[in-house]
Amino acid sequence: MDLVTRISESLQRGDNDAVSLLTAEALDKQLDPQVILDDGLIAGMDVIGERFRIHEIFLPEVLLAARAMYAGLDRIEPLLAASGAASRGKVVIGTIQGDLHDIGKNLVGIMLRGAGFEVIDLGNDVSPEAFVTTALEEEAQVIGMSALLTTTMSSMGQTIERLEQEGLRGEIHSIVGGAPVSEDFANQIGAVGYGFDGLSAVELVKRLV
Ligand code: B1M
Repeated sequence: MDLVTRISESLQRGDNDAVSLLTAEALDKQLDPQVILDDGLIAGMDVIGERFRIHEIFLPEVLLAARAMYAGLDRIEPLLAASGAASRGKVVIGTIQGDLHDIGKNLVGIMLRGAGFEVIDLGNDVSPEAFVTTALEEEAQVIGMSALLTTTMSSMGQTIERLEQEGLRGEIHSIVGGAPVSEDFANQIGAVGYGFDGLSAVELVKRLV
């Protein structure tokens, strides 16, 4: 079995030590960090998501898989984030109110930092008010919102409404992403852009700033 598949399978077993060691080994062997991320870590997490959906596994297993994901991410983060470029602009990011999923949002933050942007990460469960107030105080050009739950994704629209009320929609661009979010949804709520993954979020922010 190749290394990347072993990373995916170790993540699915929630074996964080194995994920950490195998990721280090893959990097030593000069495997592309993006391939380790997409075909190892994210692919493993997709399997976990599907097994959780069909009630084959339960929250404790998902939590262990998330811990293993971070063990791998810790290894590749320095490579994904390597840039050295001067700040190209400021982005406030966070997972929206009611939503505690933060792995995808953190990845997007790592990629943005790697592309030379200053990132202010508000964490998870971020209210529309906190997004807008922080962006104003920090003079950020972009607010990036992440959502993983269909039940709370409407909070993204509320952030954009708040920007509108404050007369800031032309000044601060809002971008959205996350598994249940689509281009259509982004258009519906009036977001300036939609990012499918970390790379597309970076391309989007580069175009906007
Ligand atoms: Co939960 N969870 N979870 N979960 N969880 C999902 C999202 C779910 C789809 C699982 C399923 O049923 N198949 C489901 C949501 C269903 C729905 O809304 N329709 C679900 C549920 C139901 C829940 C709970 C409600 C379960 C419960 O309590 N009964 C609960 C909710 C808690 C809460 O938030 N209030 C819950 C809890 C958890 C854990 C805490 C156990 C854990 C999160 C740990 C953590 O984040 N620290 C967890 C996990 C790990 C998942 C799955 C398995 C994996 C999510 C993940 O990290 N993926 C997930 C199933 C799945 O998505 N397949 C699931 C890897 C990550 C790299 O991908 O986050 O999609 P993702 O990010 C991608 C892109 O989406 C994009 O770029 C990233 C990199 O490619 N992207 C952006 C993300 N944000 C972006 C922003 C951008 C641009 C791109 O611009 C700003």
